[in-house]
Amino acid sequence: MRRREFLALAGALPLAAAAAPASKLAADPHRPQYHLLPAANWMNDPNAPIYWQGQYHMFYQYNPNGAFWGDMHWGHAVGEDMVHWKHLPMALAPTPGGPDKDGVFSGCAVIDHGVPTAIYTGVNPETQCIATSAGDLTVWKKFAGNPAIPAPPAGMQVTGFRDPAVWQEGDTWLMAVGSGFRGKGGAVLLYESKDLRRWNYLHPLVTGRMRAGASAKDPVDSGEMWECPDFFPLGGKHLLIISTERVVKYLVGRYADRRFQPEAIGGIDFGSYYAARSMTNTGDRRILWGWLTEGRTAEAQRAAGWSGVMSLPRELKSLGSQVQMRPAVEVETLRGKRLGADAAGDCMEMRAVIDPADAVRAGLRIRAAPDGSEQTLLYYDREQRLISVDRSRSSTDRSADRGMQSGPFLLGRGEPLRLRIFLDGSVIEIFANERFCLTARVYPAGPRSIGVGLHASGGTAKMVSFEAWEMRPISPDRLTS
Ligand code: DQQ
Repeated sequence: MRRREFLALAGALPLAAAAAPASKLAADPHRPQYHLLPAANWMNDPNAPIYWQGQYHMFYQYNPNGAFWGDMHWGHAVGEDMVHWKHLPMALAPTPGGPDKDGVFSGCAVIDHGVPTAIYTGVNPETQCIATSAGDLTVWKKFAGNPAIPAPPAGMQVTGFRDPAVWQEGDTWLMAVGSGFRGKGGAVLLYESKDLRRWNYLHPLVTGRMRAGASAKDPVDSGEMWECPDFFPLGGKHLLIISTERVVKYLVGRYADRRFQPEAIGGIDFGSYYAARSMTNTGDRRILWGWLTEGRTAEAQRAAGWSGVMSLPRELKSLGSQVQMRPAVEVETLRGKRLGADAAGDCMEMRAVIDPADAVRAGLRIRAAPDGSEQTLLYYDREQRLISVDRSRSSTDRSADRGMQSGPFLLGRGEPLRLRIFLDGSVIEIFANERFCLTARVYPAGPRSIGVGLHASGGTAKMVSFEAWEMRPISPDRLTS
């Protein structure tokens, strides 16, 4: 959600919505059962995911006032395996009169000489702030010298200045800040520091070039602003992840002399997924998290009393100029009863291997009602070289988003379509051939809209293998407590 949208909404609706009772949320079939989300209200970006003292900590953009964007705080959850989570009290709140008085925006955390240190954007204006925690990351002390970086480099006109990502090289800390230039494109500004408090601006780590002719009032929509940069080595190369134009992209390239030279670009996810950020302190593993955005109106979100879901943990590996993406192996611990060919449900995992044979489109029909009144189609289209999710009949509730979601994908000669699909209430997380992801949100109205079947058109596809499991909920009450 952009500030502009928030202001438009805030004008139209009362700010303090009455909290929905937990019992209502716990009975809401659209609310996931094995994805992390706050007990109620609004969440967006994952912030500062970190492994610390034997536990995984997840923070996230959170509005305690209701299921709408605004008054950003950091919500907090903890767990031992990246799939089971327990809510903790809010970690960071705006300080009246302080540089984050209008919101604690997105950021990261690092361990500095044994001290957990959060680096985040305070607004308004956008500045970079620091907070430290002495113990279990529940209590944070803001740096008295905040903002550590009070403004973008002198004389620089930028489209934004937020969402720091920090890492260490030898005895030097580096910080990448999301930014960009009007009429040119997004950029990441690079800073260095010896003590995480005093920062020197170096230069842009990389500058993007926006699509010719793209223009929008909000620079994030045109690609003139890159949000939530994440930057790290992967394989023998470096990966930069950015969120812009409503999608999350990755750039693979070479990092030398503190400059990044991209060589290839790809998509992290082509659906309802945004503001991705990877976890610190997971050794050789690179685990990525994203915010699963809603596909229904602001009014419907407020009425439901909750909005936004955290993705499953996604493990990244290098495939040269491409990135391999798989659900972290820990997710398999949630598997319950194995289901047969007649598998049906809204809380399950499926693995399907499909040979498109002579079909133009081949895939699955999911969340389908017996009478066909509701269904979601997921398919590979070999002519258009796309994987798409057709939501035009996903819900008889016409206010839900029915837009088609697609991303470029090409099967090699003789290569089958290998799908892993996670259904959880209104969430559909799709992994295809370990190199393509698309997350969709659907809101079927009928309790019997849980069917699964092979889908093909323009020829006959073949199901080579199909496996499915019920998934075990991670709480008895859809994480409402
Ligand atoms: N969300 C945060 C910003 C970030 C945006 C504010 C991305 O820090 O740029 O809630 O979704």
